[in-house]
Parts: sequence; structure tokens; C-alpha cells
Amino acid sequence: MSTKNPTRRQFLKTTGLGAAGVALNTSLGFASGRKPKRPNILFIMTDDHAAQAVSAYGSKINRTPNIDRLAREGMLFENAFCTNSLCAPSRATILTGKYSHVNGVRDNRDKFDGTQETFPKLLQKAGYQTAMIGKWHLKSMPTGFDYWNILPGQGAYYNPDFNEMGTKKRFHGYVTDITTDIALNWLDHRDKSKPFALLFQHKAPHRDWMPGPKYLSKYRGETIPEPDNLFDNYATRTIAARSQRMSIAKDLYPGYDLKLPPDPYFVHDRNYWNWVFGRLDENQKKKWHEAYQPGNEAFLKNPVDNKDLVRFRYQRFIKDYLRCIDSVDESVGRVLDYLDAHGLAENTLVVYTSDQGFFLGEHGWFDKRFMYEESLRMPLLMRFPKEVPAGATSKEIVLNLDFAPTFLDLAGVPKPPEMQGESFLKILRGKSVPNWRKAMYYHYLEYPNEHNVIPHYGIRTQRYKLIHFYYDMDAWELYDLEKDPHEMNNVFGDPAYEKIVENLKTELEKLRKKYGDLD
Ligand code: SGN
Ligand code: CA
Repeated sequence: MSTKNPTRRQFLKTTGLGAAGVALNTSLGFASGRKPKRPNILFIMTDDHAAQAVSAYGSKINRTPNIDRLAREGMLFENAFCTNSLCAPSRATILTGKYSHVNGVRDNRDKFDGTQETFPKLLQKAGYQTAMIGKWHLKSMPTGFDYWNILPGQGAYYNPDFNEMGTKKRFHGYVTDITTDIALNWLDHRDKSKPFALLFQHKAPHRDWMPGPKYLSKYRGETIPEPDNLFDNYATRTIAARSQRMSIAKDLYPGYDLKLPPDPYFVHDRNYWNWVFGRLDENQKKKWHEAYQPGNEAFLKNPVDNKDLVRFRYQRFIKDYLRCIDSVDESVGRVLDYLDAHGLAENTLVVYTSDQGFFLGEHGWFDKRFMYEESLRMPLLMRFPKEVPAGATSKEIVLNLDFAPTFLDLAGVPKPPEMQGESFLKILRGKSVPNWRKAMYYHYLEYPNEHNVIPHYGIRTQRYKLIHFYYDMDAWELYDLEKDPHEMNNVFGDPAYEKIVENLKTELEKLRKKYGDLD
């Protein structure tokens, strides 16, 4: 053995530290400043950003170059799902790792009990510096954060108010840009001796889809492709699909949603629009009118009806939705650049996700809530160059329920027993996990509600989805996602699927029992 290159054992022997080898490693590391650094967590979440509007997911309607960077440099989850497709419930599940019926936030009307255990609290106890910036939407004030600066309620797109640790302040400008400024400012002034966990949560692209000044005229003169099922007639579905009130054809307000002059007799629309538009200053209003007036005038001069009117309404809605995403994508670019410039990219897990999915005209709808794919699926991209293979994709079923356990696992913090989710860190590291879940459990609870979606629960496997609508009905739907990925054909009751239904019902009951949701 060469003396020039002493083996580890020889080295330990000559320094007289043989048995204390492990301690030596660590203490040497400390002395030379090479203490293994715990990873930072940068959790970027938007509100209602559907995977169909992320180019890394194959969007046919827009490009998101900065969000796509996370897919190129990290992992894209094809089957990331929420357990209850609504804002506050998803957020409460993300924080606690527990289903809605356990964490108490069943719908947007519930107030989050901030005394329960959450992953930010546990990270904070473990020495992380924690912050929550942007949309919070949980009614009670944040707990478990060294710093928080949140939008009250849903927040406003223009000249928004923020609540910084109990002090209200109004900002001038566009919410996505301002939220980003606050986040970058916090990163700049954080305690750099500690790892950080930053929850950076945008309002956009939530209804009423008001674009920032920079993107007001983007897509002008273009026609955004329509989904093939914009004119779904719900032929095989239960009555739940027909009784919703979230259709592009009927339920978008002329002023608030479509940016046409609000109908003076439609009090609700007029009030809503006045509230959001009244926040703009004269200069912002001028820019706004320049962008919308020509189109409004053309439409009012030559009104269309029937299917053409639905098409017009879809174009209005989708363009504003995509313009909001353009600002979000720009924000993601700014934050990734910041990490690069400050040497933080290597040791930071960056997550991009949204609280749930959204219908972008599929089945003729906007909004979410239903267990159908577009609403159930969350975009989920994770980059951690040290451990996550670049350009990887995973088809495993991961849930918002799993986020807390996964972040804790990455930080080396044990998962508390009451957390119902599972860490998918191994999957994130590119390993196969043979005993990973084969089915997920979903339960939507808000009713009665604005969009009239009937409460339902269900099970989704890699191939099938079985849904039970209850409350004032008792109806089932089954979709064979392999043959029918857009869920146009409910095959519940088809004898060919009898055995499958039986098995799915058994599995569904097992999951309801496992998660304690049998009531
Ligand atoms: C608001 C919207 C709804 C939306 C809910 C929940 N109406 O009430 O369209 O479904 O938020 O969204 S609005 O007229 O007030 O814009 S969530 O993402 O916060 O759950
Ligand atoms: Ca939402």
C-alpha cells in the first residue's frame, strides 16, 4: 500500500483516533467549515394553476419557460393529486399531512386550527428559519413561521394589501411582482446561519384572472386552442355534472370575469367588478382600457350567440388566465436566478405546485372541486440537484398529503404519528419503491356552494376512477382512464366492468377505514 496515499485506517491510526472515526469526521468537518448543510426548502405554490397550462406537462395553449427549468433540472410528477380540490382544504392538508376531516378544514368556510402540528413548526423546532409569504387563505393567522407576510383572504391583484406579522400595509403595483419582491427581500435578509424553509405562495392565477400591466396585451389577435370537450353534453354522466354552476357558457360574469362592461342591472357583477377595478390608479386604468376597449367595442358592435358566444367567452377567460401565468412564470425565473446568483441552487429543494388543478374549458367548465382529472391533478415539479436526477419523471401517485412527510424526511426530522401522508423522498431520489400506494382516496365536501358541486368521494388507481356522489343523491361514476383519459364515458353499470367495480369498492372502503373517514 502506498505511503503517499494512506488509507483511511492508516490515517486514523497515526492520528490515534481509530475508534473515534465517526466523531472525527464530523469534528474535522466543523473545524474546516465543512459542516454538512441541511437542505433549504423553497416551496412555490400558485392558486389554481392547472397542469394543462404548464409547457413541461405538454400544454397546447402556452409556454412556461422558467417553470419548465425545474422539469429539465429536476423531477416532474405526472400523477400528483390533491385529496380535496379546493383552496383552504388543500393548504391545510399540505401543512399538516392530514385529510380535511382530520385537520378540520373541510371547505373554504372553515378556520384552520393553528395549534395543530405542521411541517413548518417542526422545521422551525429543528433549527430552520421559516417564512410564509403571499396567499395563505386559512382564516387564522399563520403559526410556525419566524416571518409571515400574507394577503388577507383571497387577496387583490392590483395595489394589494398585505398583513405583515399583524400590521396591514397597502402596496402599489401588481400582486405577483410584489409577492416576489417580498420573498427575495426576505431571502436577502434572512439569518444565513440557518437553513431556510420559505413558503412562497402566489394569488395568481385565481379568478378573476386580472393580468399584470406587462402582459395585458399578450395573445391579442391570437386564437387559443379549445379543448375537444368544450361542448360536453354529459350524456353518460350522473346529474352532478349537469347541476354544477361553473360553465363557460353561463356562469362567467360579463364584467368581473370577461372584462366586458358589467351589465348595470346585474348588481353582483357590478359590485364585484367595482371592488377589484376600483383599486387601480388612473394610470393603471388607462393601460387597462387601452388593452380591453378595442375588443369590447368590436364585440358589442357585432355580438355573437350560441356556440360562437361560448367560444368568445372561452377566449376571454383563457387569455386572462394565461396572462396571469406569464407573470408567475417570470416570478419563478427571478427566484431561480436569485438562487443561482447566491450559490443556493445546489442545496435548495425547489418545489413548484398549485393548491389544486383547474378546468380550462374541459367539459365546458372553469373552476375545480370535481374529482375529474383536470381538477384533481396538481402540477408538481421538484429540483434538488444534489439528489434528484435531472429531467426525470415519475408516474407514481403522490399526494398533497405527502408533502409534509417528504419535507420533514429531507430535513432529517421524524414524521409525527398523526400525519397520514407518506414521504416520497425515495421516489424523488429516482429509486423505485415497490410497495408505494396503488390507489388514492379523495373527498370533496363543500356544499351548498357557489358552483353547486355535489359532495363526493372516490378512489383513483393508475387505471380507474370510481366516484360516489352523495348528500342529496346516491350516484356512482366509473372511468377507465386508459381507454378514456378525458373521462367522457362513465362505464358504471356496464357488465364488462362489474368485477372491477367490486374490487374498487372494496379498496375504497379500506381507504376510508384507514384514514378514518367512514361517517
Ligand atoms: C371564489 C371564487 C370561486 C372559487 C372560490 C374558491 N368566486 O369564491 O369561483 O371557486 O373562490 O376558490 S369569486 O367570484 O369570488 O371570484 S379557491 O381556490 O380559493 O378555493
Ligand atoms: Ca385554489
